[in-house]
Amino acid sequence: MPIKAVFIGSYSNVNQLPADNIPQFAFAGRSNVGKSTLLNRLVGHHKLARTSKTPGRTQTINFFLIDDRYYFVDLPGYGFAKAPEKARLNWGKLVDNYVNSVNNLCGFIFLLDSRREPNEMDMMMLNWLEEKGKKYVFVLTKADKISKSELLQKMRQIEKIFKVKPIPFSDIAGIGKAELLGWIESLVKSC
Ligand SMILES: Nc1nc2c(ncn2[C@@H]2O[C@H](COP(=O)(O)OP(=O)(O)OP(=O)(O)O)[C@@H](O)[C@H]2O)c(=O)[nH]1
Ligand SMILES: [Mg+2]
Repeated sequence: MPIKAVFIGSYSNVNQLPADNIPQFAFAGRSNVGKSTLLNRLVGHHKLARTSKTPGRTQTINFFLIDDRYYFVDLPGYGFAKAPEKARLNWGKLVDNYVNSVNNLCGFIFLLDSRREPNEMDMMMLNWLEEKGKKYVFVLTKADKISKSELLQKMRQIEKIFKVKPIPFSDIAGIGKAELLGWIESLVKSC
């Protein structure tokens, strides 16, 4: 059954963010990794967050109210190679300001593409999350694009580097949704 999900707003300035105490879960990761697709799949609404084959689709911080209980926050992706330098700097500032200005950020859903090696920006992002002291979970996206054995190997690699077990996800094969919703539920109660 689809979960109730309502688009609240797109923000390019953290001063405009909703000022309430509703817990927030932020989706972070490289541009085109599948953040908006994952968010849509979790709530069972195909077209809630806009997705695209072209990297750099989501450029603002987008808030969705889920079941009147918590927000999903779709962040702009990082590492978009064609983005001008100014846009890249703005990305860092916007996301850093976001984390510093909200006190009800419950956790980060950190996405990595199953087919790619974590890069320097992923490592920077992880260090930054650690610094901020936020809870996070890793999701390996597009798991349908590699074989089962490659996926297992990838999961072991990620666990070795980041010391936590990732959740494999595929929009096509329909895996990962229940496990990730379980993680969210386990945190929302204590947030
Ligand atoms: N095969 C496959 N394709 C996927 C999956 N998840 C996302 N995609 C595709 O990957 C592309 C990018 O997905 P988005 O959800 O727009 O990615 P994003 O991370 O929100 O991208 P930005 O907003 O640009 O940062 C789209 O063409 C999706 O259809 C998946 O699990 N399997
Ligand atoms: Mg997006």
